[in-house]
Amino acid sequence: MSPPRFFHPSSTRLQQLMLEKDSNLAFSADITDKKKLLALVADVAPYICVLKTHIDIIKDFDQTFICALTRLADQHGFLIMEDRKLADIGYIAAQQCSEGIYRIAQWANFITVHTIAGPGTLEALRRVVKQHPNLGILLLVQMSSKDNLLNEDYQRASLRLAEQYEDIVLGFVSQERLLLDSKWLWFSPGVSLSADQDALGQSYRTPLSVDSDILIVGRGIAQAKDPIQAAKQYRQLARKQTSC
Ligand code: S5P
Repeated sequence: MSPPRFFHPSSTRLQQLMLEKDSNLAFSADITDKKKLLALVADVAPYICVLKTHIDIIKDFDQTFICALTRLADQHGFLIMEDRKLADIGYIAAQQCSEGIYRIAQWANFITVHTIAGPGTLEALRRVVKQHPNLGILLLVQMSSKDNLLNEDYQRASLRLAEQYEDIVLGFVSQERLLLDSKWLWFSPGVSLSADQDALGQSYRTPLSVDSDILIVGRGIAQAKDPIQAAKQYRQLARKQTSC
């Protein structure tokens, strides 16, 4: 079987975009008002290759939001990563991914998944991906939050699961590259130039101290005085240490 990074439409497209836009930056658009979110995304879109969403925090969500977002993605060239952090038994995770009001599988290029429930989650998502071949899975193997419970045994077991499901798992959300094999994509959140923590356990590192393919920045851009300038600066600093 071909390695995930090189055969899946979303990882192939991502690598193309990273080169074309000279960007390793993902913007985490954690904004609850759809108009404000779309306006900010339109501003920073030229500097990012991935937009990360938490679709369930948008208070005025409706289908027009998805249309507007995917239009922006096509216009500006970025992929959409829904940070849903699925963690339930397969039967439910599959429905959370493809049903309900969000129908994530129809528009997301990547979805984040916890491995806590074991292989059943991925078994079910394999069926969803068959129906939605643009969707790829990213496994949470490490977290940026202080005192999180993802210990080394858990991380190793998660990496083994990724190998078993390499037809759908494209990479990881992690604080570091845990495998040398270049077939995986590594995404790292917890990146800020202006803070080293928040009041609720988030911890940050600067872009220059993170070795990853994609650096994920949220409030560092969204809450900057000048988000466009901030996006430009994070893009510049993020691309210095990536191997892609
Ligand atoms: O370990 C993690 C994993 C994720 S996906 N730590 C994180 O902070 N995240 C997400 O990255 C989190 O859900 C949020 O959307 C984003 C970080 O936002 P920031 O404002 O702290 O940069």
